[in-house]
Amino acid sequence: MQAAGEPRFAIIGAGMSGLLSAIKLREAGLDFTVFEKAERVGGTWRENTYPGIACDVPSHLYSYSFELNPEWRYMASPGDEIQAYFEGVTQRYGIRDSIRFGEAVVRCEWQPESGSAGGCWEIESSSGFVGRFEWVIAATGILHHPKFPDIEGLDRFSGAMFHSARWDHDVPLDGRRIGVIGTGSSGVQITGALAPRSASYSLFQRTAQWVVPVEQIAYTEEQRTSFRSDPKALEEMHAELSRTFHDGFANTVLDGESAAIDEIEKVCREYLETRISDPELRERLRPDYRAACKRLVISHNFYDSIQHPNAELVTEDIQCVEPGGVRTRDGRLHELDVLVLATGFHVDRFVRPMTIRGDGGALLDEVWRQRPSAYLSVTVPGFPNFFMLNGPNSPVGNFSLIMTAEMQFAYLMKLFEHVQSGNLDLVMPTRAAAERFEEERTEAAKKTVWATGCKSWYLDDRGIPFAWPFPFTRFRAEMEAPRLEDYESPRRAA
Ligand code: N01
Repeated sequence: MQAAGEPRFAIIGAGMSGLLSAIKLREAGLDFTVFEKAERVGGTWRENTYPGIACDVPSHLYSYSFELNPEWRYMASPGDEIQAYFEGVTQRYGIRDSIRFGEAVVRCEWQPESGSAGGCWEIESSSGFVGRFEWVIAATGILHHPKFPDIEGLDRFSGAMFHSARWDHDVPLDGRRIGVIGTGSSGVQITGALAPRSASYSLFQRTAQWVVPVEQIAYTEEQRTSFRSDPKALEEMHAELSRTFHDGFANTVLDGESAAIDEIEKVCREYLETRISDPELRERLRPDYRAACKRLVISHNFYDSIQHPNAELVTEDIQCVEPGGVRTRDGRLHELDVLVLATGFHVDRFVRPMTIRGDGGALLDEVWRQRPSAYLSVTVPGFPNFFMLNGPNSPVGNFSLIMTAEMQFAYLMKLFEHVQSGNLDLVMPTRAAAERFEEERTEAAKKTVWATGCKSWYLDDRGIPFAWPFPFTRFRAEMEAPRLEDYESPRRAA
């Protein structure tokens, strides 16, 4: 039973970040409700079920730091194993009963002078539920809204057609003529799984990728037993992977000229030269921009699969889609039974399409009319006690998303404690602080490898990378010690 005046948290989304928030709030003995629009937890791992899906960062890093998992079967686990991990965690921490499944939040409206914190959020869900919460945690994901290509005739295709993140498992694949548009991480993983199963497989590539060869390693039962019996060793492995990733790769991308990127290019080039036997195909697979400018593609089987006798890499531009298949500009019709659109996501949506109305009635959609931004990627001026995990300007491609969410959540809790102890009235960054951060971030982003001349989902409407462009050490320092002077607070000012 909730005590009068006890702060209430609304968590939006039961994916990786939302579940993390629920677990941590439960541990802290705080009151919360999770709103999840689907019927299951898991977020991106629930929605992406395409053949070949796997995590391309090591599973022992892609785990909550407080819930390391000795049972991972692979170094880079398949999607269903990761989904099972999140289902298991939900069960173990007893949070399922606090999740309102099948309820999308449609409206969050700040009501000043109500609730126990000088104001609260009125939240409405798709079921008609209306409730009041002092705090909102938007854990709504980034790679969430599928992007469909603008190709003439797409709607006239007579076979089965779907986006990679909306896989139709009723459609038979074996022995069929399959076409896939897109060679990002999704298209590459799908190719590895499907090219050998199809009657013919056409991969439509607009831009060649840097492919980093990382062998898929299966852990033996003996290894898993040793992980089980030695939790300390598991912790050390997690820490070691984190150091390698955050002090190594994460810094590499901050400087477009870095010698470490030359090294990555060397490894990828050697792989291309030695793995692709046909010189003409090799040239078509050779990228002409800096490695890591687009998100690196990690694969142990892409080059083998694209050389499968059934497979063809199509690099002619697509002219249109017709009922029978895809026609390329050279006039050729690539006849298909199944067409998969592995064409990525709208990465600028974040909490949208919810209606979010902050202090004074400002609409977040209006505030973000040009592009989304957030102070330190977690809070927005004018939107009190409203937090985002993995929100705008988060380190989406350079740090571990789980560790990022854990650190952002810990930051949120520190600010919450400042409110509880009376140092702040509520949590709302000043406009000056948000603008200063955004200016500095933009300047740093222009020097990163993401800005060295390729087209990618890291770029905003101006062609400037939108992600966190500073080292991990700075992120950690910012998250560990909130600067209270960057937050509005009449009480503090008094
Ligand atoms: O999407 P993408 P994704 N005609 O945007 C092409 C994460 N992820 O789903 O490069 C022709 O990367 C487009 O071509 P181009 C990971 O962070 C992780 O593959 O723009 N082609 C590109 O090739 C990843 O980065 C895992 O020229 C068109 C592709 O579609 C992110 O998700 C697994 C086109 C889109 O690539 C997104 O990856 C999978 C058109 N009209 C994904 N429009 C893990 O393993 C678009 N394209 C954890």
